Amino acid sequence: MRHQVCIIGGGPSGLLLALLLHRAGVDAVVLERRSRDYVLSRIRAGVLEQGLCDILRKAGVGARLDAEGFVHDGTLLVAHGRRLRVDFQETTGKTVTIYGQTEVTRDLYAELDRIGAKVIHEAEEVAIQDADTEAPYVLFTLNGEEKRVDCDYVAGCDGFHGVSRRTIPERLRQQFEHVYPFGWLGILSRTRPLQDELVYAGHERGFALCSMRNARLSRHYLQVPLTDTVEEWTDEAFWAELRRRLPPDLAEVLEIGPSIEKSIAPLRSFISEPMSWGRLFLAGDASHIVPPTGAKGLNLAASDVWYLSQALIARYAGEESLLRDYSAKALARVWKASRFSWAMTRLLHSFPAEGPFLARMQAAELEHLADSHAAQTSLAENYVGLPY
Ligand code: FAS
Ligand code: PHB
Repeated sequence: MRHQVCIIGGGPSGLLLALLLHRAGVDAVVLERRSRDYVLSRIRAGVLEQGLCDILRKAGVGARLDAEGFVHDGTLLVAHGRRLRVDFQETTGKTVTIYGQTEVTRDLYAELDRIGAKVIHEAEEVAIQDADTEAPYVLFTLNGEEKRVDCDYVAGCDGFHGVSRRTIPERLRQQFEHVYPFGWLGILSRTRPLQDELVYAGHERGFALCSMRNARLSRHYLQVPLTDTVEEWTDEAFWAELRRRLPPDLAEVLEIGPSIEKSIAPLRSFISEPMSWGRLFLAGDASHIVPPTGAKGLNLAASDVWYLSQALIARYAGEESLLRDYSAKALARVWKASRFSWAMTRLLHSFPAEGPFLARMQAAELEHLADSHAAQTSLAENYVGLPY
């Protein structure tokens, strides 16, 4: 089979890219390793920047987002005896929207189906060939049968564990990584969210985050040692620990209930440069990972996909410079969001191995945040999303 663009990966990056390209008349196929049910069973991000919301509306999949998403004007930080609400609207004039990544993915799949776009599930053994030539192609197997896609360009949207990044020769890749000495234990429960907005809590016992998906679906997280396993954490243990890490007035109004999903995710900062090689272009987690403290992972995938979609559309209209500049342009925003995610993680998590000095630095930074409108504006600008 032949398509103008072959997209590896049917997560938010690959699906959004496919839709934006189809909308512009560029023919793309998506090769996804897993079943659709499996992809839709993953519980991931929850906070959408305004930029991502705008792209989803442009792509014609913003209706449910606008009907069901929760628009948030700010967020609450509680740590080191301080309680500070950062007002996004007042400082930046922007907001964020709470709408689960699972729902974004569901909306994208539904629209791609509606327009008859080709999404191939359970595509195994994907191998990208001749990416550094003018005639790349992709091999894969489907139900045990070998298949081949001839294309003009390959988009690697297959996440951190995918094949695309590794297709770029190691000698040409520079990788930057910082692994955090803890993970996030996440729980999904049919309980009322703690507050109308998200609560980021720093505590000497560890970080906690109280988020949500809707008025009767909460998403909470606890910082846990990397040695912990989900099996060790009963629901009762989770709720008791979350209560310990919240201020008493919030702990007493926390509604608890049975978990419907529970998982532990390790935290890392990771960036692989460059994001392109020949006719292969990486987008999203295939090229970079951020700790979720800044709610940037999905939102960075969105800006990559926007830049790449516009570059490919321009290319088919005869303008090649955007494709040439893609990697540098995407990385510029990736590094700034990675810095913010790292800084938020350093500010709010406990690092016992680093002794009391860091804890004092964290307390001093929160004091400065509380005292400085400029500091709050800077945090808000990063949280709502830096300009594309
Ligand atoms: P994805 O990993 O979502 O999608 C890649 C797709 O490629 C997958 O469907 C995979 O099956 C497929 N694939 C992989 N290898 C393949 C191959 N060889 N061939 C074909 N297909 C292949 N971000 C936030 O902002 N907030 C959060 O709270 C948050 N929580 C997270 C929790 C976890 C456990 C994880 C892993 C990530 C979390 N993230 C969070 C980040 C997450 O939302 C990502 O940024 C987002 O999924 C990026 O989307 P994609 O780039 O499409 O990558
Ligand atoms: C979530 O709701 O899953 C969420 C929200 C904010 C974050 C991370 C995760 O920073």
